[in-house]
Amino acid sequence: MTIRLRAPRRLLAAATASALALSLAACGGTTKDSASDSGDAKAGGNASANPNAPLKKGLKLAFLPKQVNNPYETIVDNAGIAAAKEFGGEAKEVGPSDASASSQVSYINTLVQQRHDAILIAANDENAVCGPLKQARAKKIKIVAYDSDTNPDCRDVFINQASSEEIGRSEVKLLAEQIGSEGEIAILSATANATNQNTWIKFMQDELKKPEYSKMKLVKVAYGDDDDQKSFQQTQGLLQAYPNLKGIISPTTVGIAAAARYISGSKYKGKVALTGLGTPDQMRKFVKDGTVKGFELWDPKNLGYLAAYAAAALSSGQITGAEGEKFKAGKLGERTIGANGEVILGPPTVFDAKNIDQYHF
Ligand code: RAM
Repeated sequence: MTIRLRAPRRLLAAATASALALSLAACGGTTKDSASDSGDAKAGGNASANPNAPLKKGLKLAFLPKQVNNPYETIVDNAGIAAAKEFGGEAKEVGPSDASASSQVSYINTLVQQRHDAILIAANDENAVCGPLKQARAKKIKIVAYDSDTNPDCRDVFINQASSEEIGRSEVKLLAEQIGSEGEIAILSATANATNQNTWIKFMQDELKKPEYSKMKLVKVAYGDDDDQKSFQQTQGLLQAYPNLKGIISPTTVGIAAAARYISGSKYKGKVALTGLGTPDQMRKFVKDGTVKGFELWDPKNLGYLAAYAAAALSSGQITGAEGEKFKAGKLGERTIGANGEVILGPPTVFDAKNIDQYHF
């Protein structure tokens, strides 16, 4: 049974990823396997999980973010590094200064040579990092994708900040509320290859097909590459190219902050709505000056914390990444691995003028 369950899970994972555009529903729910897997701690293919194994001491973890100069990734990784201390391990952050597709490959190779127990990666491109990650796994290094997934065959688990479907659909709802569900809209994304943004955008496009949004028209998806200056310029370009634009969704903390800065100093302030995913600390002044009415995010600290505990549980043999396995994530409590090796942190929070002062990250 152990081996029979493993193969379908992997196949399902690959099929689900590639069929996302055609069948968005496949991503949202559980599979038949979830019932039969739950409670079966041995449903892990070659390895078998021992949920009672103690966390090993002295584990060496490495966080490899999309890019090191992204304030969001810094919060996530610092929280993961602190979590590692909590369970007697050590962690560090290394990574590129740009979020381009192949920028993480040389870092993976170095971390493998350094014999880390686990590599935690926010993938800039689901395919570019896949081969090197498979080589790492062949050397018994555990791979935890967080924030932005790679191909399910190239990692053990994916720690998702929230349901991808919920993020994508809620972004459209938020903007619709702000523009009376009417007018031209654009998306200012991160890089064109980013797995997380691309998944969210597909759900946004699907949400926009609903009758209640029939008067909203997505005119352009622009890419600021999670580069502040480029995102600023792309915002300017969008507003010039589409004079009737009523709103922008920027599902990236770098993009939304740059877009807000541009809009707040322009004639578009108060006329063009902006929402997306941002950190309260970066967005506070734009909420206070009226540029932004509402946006959302999860707590990035909890994402890094959960990812670190998942890496420790994998490296200690408590879990193998199979659906239904459970592990204890410190102060976040027990977590269960879902379909496709995905663990979801929790629902996002919407921030607005009323609540933003309660959040500090
Ligand atoms: C940016 C990155 C990251 C994303 C957040 C919301 O910091 O693109 O991957 O999760 O925004």
